[in-house]
Formats: sequence, structure tokens, C-alpha cells
Amino acid sequence: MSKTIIVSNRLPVRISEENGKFNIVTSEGGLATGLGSVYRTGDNLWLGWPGVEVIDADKQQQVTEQLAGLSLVPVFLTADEISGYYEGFSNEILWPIFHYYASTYSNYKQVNWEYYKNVNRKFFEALLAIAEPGDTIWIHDYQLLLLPGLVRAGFPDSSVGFFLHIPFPSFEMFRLIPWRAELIEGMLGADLVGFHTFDDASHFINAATRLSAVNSISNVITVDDRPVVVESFPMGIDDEKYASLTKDEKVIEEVNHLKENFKDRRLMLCIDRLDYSKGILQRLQAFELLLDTHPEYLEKVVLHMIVVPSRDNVPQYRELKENIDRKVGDINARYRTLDWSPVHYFYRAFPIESLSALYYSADICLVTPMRDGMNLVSKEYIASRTQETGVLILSEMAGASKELIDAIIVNPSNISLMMEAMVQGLTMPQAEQARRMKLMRRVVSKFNIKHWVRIFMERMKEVKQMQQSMRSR
Ligand code: GDG
Repeated sequence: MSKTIIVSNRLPVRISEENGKFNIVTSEGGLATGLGSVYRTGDNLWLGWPGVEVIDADKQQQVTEQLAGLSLVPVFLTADEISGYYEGFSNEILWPIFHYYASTYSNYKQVNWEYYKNVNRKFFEALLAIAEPGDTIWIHDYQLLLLPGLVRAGFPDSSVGFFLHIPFPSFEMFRLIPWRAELIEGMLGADLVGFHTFDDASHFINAATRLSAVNSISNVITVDDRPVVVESFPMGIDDEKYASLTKDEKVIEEVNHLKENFKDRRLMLCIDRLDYSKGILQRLQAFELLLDTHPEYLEKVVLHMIVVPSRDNVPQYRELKENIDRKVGDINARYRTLDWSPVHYFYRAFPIESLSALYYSADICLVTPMRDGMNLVSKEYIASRTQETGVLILSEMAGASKELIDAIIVNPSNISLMMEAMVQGLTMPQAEQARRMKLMRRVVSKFNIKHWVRIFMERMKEVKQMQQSMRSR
């Protein structure tokens, strides 16, 4: 019987060590929830880095055994590998280029490329130990762009899917990468290459046909007589989980607490990982402009801003954090009163119940990235609005804007437009909010995470059948 193996940079776990024993907690992230139905079934497995450095061979064995009980297989990485492959290459070269931040944010160090190649190979070797001919292998994200090619060479009969969670840039950006052809060839090892949006898929087809000796007809690229199908699969969320969380006792308690605290003040919410692609500074500028130009909102609105620490070993992230601290400090210093702070700023992660209470309570949710593959926060807000009101202000640069067309859509570089969108949101009649919210809730519930996993897996099967029938002709 063939099996399915999911491969991603990180395993869906958090591991901590206490008195020589490992404590493993499975993560509740969207991807992990969605893929749970896959990797926890039968002999299926999930392969990835466990998120901690484990050097000692006995300890590695211990972690491997504990993870085996959860259908998870670890790829152990050294601190140097994490620094070169993950921080150096993935996050200082691929991430900025794929999010349209050229040169100043990209650091093309040859040594990091070597690490990237070696770690992709290390993942392949780990796969060799568990995969058999005919298995289905679904590889995720920009850290593993070379892996589909390695798998294709090692297991020519396997069915390989690849999904990119971040945008795929236009050819003019992608061509800047010194190792662009190798990256494209790696991705073309898959039978099915998936993206969040149609634009990402067409950028990929354009780059592939210009950089590699391949032809394409519509969304099918032919590589050595093997068709590679390129399509968009907009990722969804577990909408039912977010709806039912609003009925959780702890959440209700937090909602009441928020009500007492905010009284009749309007709550504008934003939740992001610390990242320059998320447009946090531009959003603060728009909020400042709102206070500068609309004194009627002084003491009447609060921007509740959660920034989750991320990649703080990368210098640009540290710098961004300092700039955000300064901007929040400026705004609060200029406008705060004894019992009102315009910006409530939190630099830490919160339990999902607290996020749920905030989603449920926020009059407006601001999701205004400069670039984002999809953005799940926007969908989580919609799924949590069981009262069917509330306003989503959404950047046209987020993949989600292609589906959530009833949000107030903004260009995040246009600060005054974003400020006007805030005014539009603050003054939108309830009936109009409800009309838009109902339409968006329908989209989020129909195209949820289960649907995403199902259609990707089904499509992989169809592509394999198509390849087999072409070969037998
Ligand atoms: C990448 C792409 C694409 C946030 N703060 C807390 C917390 N979160 C959760 C949110 C949400 C997730 O983190 C963030 O997902 P996003 O989609 O918004 O962004 P990225 O992390 O950049 O994800 C993105 C995604 O992959 C999927 O393909 O949409 O475009 O960049 O689920 O709720 N969760 C908890 N506490 C927090 O404080 N528990």
C-alpha cells in the first residue's frame, strides 16, 4: 500500500527539554489542523525539522521515538545549518525577493546557497529512509524549493506535489536571484505546483519558460515529456473552530472584560508576525493621520496591535521592531490622555482564546500587508464574526483580497486612502456591515481548510493518472 508523506521545514510541534526529558506539544496552526486528516491516517507521515537543536545521538533517538508515536519524522539540523539555510538563504534572500523587497533586504551570500542545497539534500536523504516507490509526497514552501527535483530523480514514479505559501514574484524580481534556474528546476520536479493565487501561478509559468528549456500550454508545463500542472489553490482556515471558539467560556469571559475596558470606544484590531511585508509601519502612519485630521475620533478609537516576535536573528527584523516601537511611542506621546492610549501595542504571542475574544470584539480588523501570500488573519476575523457585523480593511496585495472582495480593499502604500478606509469603516451602517460580512462568511466557510487539502490531494491523483495515460499512448 502506498502512503502519503507531508514535508515542510517545521514539524507541527513545539519541543522543550526538562531534566533530560522532552516535552512535545502538537501545534494548532492552520496548516497542521488541515493536514491532520492526512498525516494521522494509516501509514502516512509528516517529515520536518522539530524546531530545536538536538546534537546528542541518544537524545536524537529519544526525540525520534517520541515523534514516531505522532506519525512525525524529524530532520535534525545544526545551528550552522539553521543560520545558513533558514535564516541566511530562506529569510534573507528568498523571503525579501518573493515579497518584492529587492537588494537592500537581500543578501546573496554563496555560502548560504551551499547550506540551502545541502539542507534540501538532507531532507531528501531523510525521505529516502521512509519513502517507497509509488508514495505520494506533498512538499511545502520556500525553504524546500529544490526538494521536488531531488525526489523526482530519486523516485521517478512517486507523485510529488509542491505548494508555495508565499507569493511567487514577477519574473523581473525573480531573475535577480543568482541561482534562479536551479530553483525553477527544483520546483519543476513536482507533478503539481500550487500557489495561493492565479497571479502567482502565472508568474511561475513565465519564469519557468524563460529560465528553463521547457514549453507550456496554458497551465501545463512539459518537462522531458512529463506534464507539470501549475494551479492556484487559495488556502482556507478551520472556520468551524473559530466560530465555536466564540462560545467558549474563557473567550466569553475575555469578551466581557474587553467590553468593560473599551466601554463605547471603537476597537480596531491588527495581528501580525513581525515582518516588513506586513505593512505595520504604514498602518501606524495611517492611524496617526486619522488622529491628526479627524479630532472627533480622539478618545473614541483604539488601535489594538499585536505583533508576534519573529526572526529576531535577522537584522532587518530587529530594525523594524525599533521603528515600530518609536512610531507607537510618538503617537501615544502626542495623543494619549490620562485614561486613553490611542495604540495598545503588544509584542508577544497570545493564546488562541485571547485572539478569538479580540476578533469577536473588534469593530474593524486591519489587514494591510505590503505583500502576503494569502493572510489567514483576515479569514479568522471573518469566521469569528458570528454576530455577522464588523468591517475588514484588506490590502489588495494579500492573496485573500482575491476572495474577500466585500472587504474595504486598500493599497497599503496609499496612506491617506488607508486613513479614509478607517473612516469608512468607523461610519459604515450596521446593515451594510452585515451585507458584506454574510457574503465573506460564505466564502470562508465554503473554501475552508478541509476543502483546500481535499482538492489539492485529488488534483495530484488526477495529474498522475493523466501522466500515466499519456505514457501508455
Ligand atoms: C504564511 C504566509 C499565508 C498570529 N498571532 C498569534 C497567532 N497567530 C496566527 C494567526 C494565523 C497565523 O498565525 C499567521 O498566518 P498568516 O497567514 O497571517 O501569515 P504568515 O505567518 O506570514 O504565513 C501567508 C500562510 O503562510 C498560509 O499559507 O497565508 O501569506 O506569509 O493563523 O492566527 N496564533 C496564536 N497566538 C498569537 O499571538 N496562537
